[in-house]
Amino acid sequence: MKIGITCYPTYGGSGAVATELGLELARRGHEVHFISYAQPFRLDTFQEGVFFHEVEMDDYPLFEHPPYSLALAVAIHDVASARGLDLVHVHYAIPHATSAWIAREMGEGAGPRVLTTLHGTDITLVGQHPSFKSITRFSVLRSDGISAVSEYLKKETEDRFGVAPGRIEVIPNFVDVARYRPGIRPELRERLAGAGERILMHISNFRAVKRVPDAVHAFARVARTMPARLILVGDGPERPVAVREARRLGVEDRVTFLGKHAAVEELLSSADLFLLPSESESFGLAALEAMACGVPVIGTHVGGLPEVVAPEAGALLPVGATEAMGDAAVALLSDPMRWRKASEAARHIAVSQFSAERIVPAYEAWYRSVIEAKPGKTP
Ligand code: GMT
Repeated sequence: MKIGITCYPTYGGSGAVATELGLELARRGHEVHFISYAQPFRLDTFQEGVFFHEVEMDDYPLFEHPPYSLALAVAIHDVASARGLDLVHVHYAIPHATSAWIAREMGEGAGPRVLTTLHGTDITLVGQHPSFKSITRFSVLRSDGISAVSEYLKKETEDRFGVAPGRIEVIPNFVDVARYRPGIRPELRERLAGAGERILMHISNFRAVKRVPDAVHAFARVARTMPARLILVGDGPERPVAVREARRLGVEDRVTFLGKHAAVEELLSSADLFLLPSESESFGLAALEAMACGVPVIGTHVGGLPEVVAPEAGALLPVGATEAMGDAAVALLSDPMRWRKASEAARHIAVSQFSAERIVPAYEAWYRSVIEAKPGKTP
């Protein structure tokens, strides 16, 4: 198949999944065209069958806010007609589903099929804002295929947007379990932490929804009990708040801010525990990547996280329950047998339920079913 993929190219789960999917599809013989305003952050090496098309934007002085959605629609339309795309798969509805819908309409019957994967805040937060809600609902419903990354997100979308049952396919996120695996670079541990220190890790884009200061709180509880280090990977608006919190709790010398990293598997496989204290999480890709590396997860019982982090692979606690998260972390880290079982369970879940080998064929089957359905007919 000839497949167009549009996603946010910056650090974030939806862009990561979209890029990994495109790379996997190309490995399986498909021709994949990424269309976005910048090269996706995980698309960093040449791979046969993969093309990147940068969306051209004119910065005419009249535009205080350049109309990216329109430029993207034109780019999708142009790539689709020049390369004969069978379909365009957009990740994160806003504004991608709308741009793809315009592109399909521009094709006047010959445009590509549009498939939209919903990732989370495109439905639960940004998609609920009055300035976006009606257009998001409209374009999602006009997609030829709709998928959601968890049962939770499917249900939220049906409830909030009145989508008929049966229209949304659930295709969970996946992980390359050969790349994300335990013990990738054992020597990295001693560079990241002092001798005997347990490594707790958090990776995110440091938005408020991730509650990074809660990771610092939970860590401070652990640090009172055993030698430990918190490694924070990523960057974003909440970073200064996390820095202040670490200082206030007297653990600033035990917290390392590593900044943004595109390849996180080596870091993850050096960790003992992954912290994800989010307020909302439709899936929790970072947790899955940690689990694939054999790292148990302590997180919050929200959204789609319970579909990923089973009790045997860590613990999920109420939002804001940082002392309880700290206690759960101490219980795991101070009992080697219990930690080992949780680590093995985490890896087992990643391999048996969320490997690329399992999930990518589900995307291919979805593509085929949408292509085989009559044009204009909603599946
Ligand atoms: O929806 C977002 O906040 C953005 C998005 C992203 O690009 O990181 O995150 C969502 O999509 C990820 C990939 O499917 C999921 O793993 C995250 O749980 C989800 N974030 C939220 O629901 C807050």
